[in-house]
Amino acid sequence: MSSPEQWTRPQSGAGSAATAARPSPEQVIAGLRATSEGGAELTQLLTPEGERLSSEQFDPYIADIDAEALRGLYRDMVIVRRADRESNAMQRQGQLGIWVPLLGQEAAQVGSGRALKPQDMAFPSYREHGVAYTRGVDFKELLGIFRCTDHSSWDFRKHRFHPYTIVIGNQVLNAAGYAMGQKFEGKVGDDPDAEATIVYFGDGATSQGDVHEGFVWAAVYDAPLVFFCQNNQWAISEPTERQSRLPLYQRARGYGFPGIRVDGNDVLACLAVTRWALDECRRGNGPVLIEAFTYRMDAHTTTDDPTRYRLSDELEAWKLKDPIERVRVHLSRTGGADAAFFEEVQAEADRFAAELRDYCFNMPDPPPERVFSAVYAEPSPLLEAQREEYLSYLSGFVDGGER
Ligand SMILES: Cc1ncc(C[n+]2csc(CCOP(=O)(O)OP(=O)(O)O)c2C)c(N)n1
Ligand SMILES: [Mg+2]
Repeated sequence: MSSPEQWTRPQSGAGSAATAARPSPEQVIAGLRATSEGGAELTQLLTPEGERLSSEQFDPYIADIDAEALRGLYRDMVIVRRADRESNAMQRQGQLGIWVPLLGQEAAQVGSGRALKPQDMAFPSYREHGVAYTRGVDFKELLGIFRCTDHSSWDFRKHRFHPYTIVIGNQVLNAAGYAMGQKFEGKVGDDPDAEATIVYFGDGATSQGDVHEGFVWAAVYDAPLVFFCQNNQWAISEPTERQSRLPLYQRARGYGFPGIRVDGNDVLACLAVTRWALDECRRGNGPVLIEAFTYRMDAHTTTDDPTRYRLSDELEAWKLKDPIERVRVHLSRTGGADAAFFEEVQAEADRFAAELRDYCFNMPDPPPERVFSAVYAEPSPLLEAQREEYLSYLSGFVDGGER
């Protein structure tokens, strides 16, 4: 693949910069293809066929991942996928207002989530159910968001996992500010308790001003921030080619920090690369951009119909790169797990899904005053007055505003 950088850099002294930088049609096509193919720069440690590739740079970051640990990562991914499928089905049955599927992105989320240390902070967008799981957030708490009864009810200080953000890219600014705070408070350095922050966003979000601003602020303040872009190749119906001529990870260079593209369907590579990036940040060498190259195997949300804008052969091709299947094949081939293990994990995932379903079907509606709670850390007289007014208004109805 020709590097798009060859034609984006103007040649000095050879005519006007604009003319020198103008690409040939072949180069434009190569540049566009580079945004939608893994490319030679893809860091991969486990191939879709389950073959383990060695890497001088990244193997040391997963030296502790023996067969038992790999079985753990497999288990995480199976449970998260099962919970995702159950939630999707519950939306179809009218139990959730909407669901945002993560199908296909399990490795990117479990690999990066498991790379975090307890003291690190994570800022999600709205698809990060797998990361939430690795941070110990009860999957049931995610359901409240999508049943529209609550908004991120977990204790984000305890889990070190912020509320979901629906406004595209906005969490990148929040994370940049948080990471700058970690830097100002001296939480970066050689100390084993040193901290870093990770922020999740999509390929489409990279076109948002907030993401650009987050890149700039984090860069100039050397903030310990890992930008984790899950390039699932679609922003609803817009392909990545509509976001960038360059592979997204290459954008980091313009801001002055490293960018790396990892196989987002490879849990080992995602774990190793994110551990490396977080280490860089904790030591004060951040920020780092990781582009996890993956694929959204389902609709954008349950309100979307992807058959209207993409061909099914694309999905079929990505099924062969399934993040869970390659770990299963690797474990089977190397004797790291037997049939009984896989059955046991499946049974556990089914139990997990059944509990989720039971909880969701019986979830009580929150009382109307719930909307006024957890708005501010301290009581607010204005909010208190609004609350009283609202409750008194509801009490004027025969059923007290229950329906
Ligand atoms: C500021 C803003 N603009 C538009 C939207 C509507 N919107 C919701 S999701 C989405 C696409 C995001 O795509 P991407 O960043 O690739 O993330 P993905 O959904 O693929 O994970 C858009 C445009 C929004 N939520 N916020
Ligand atoms: Mg996307």
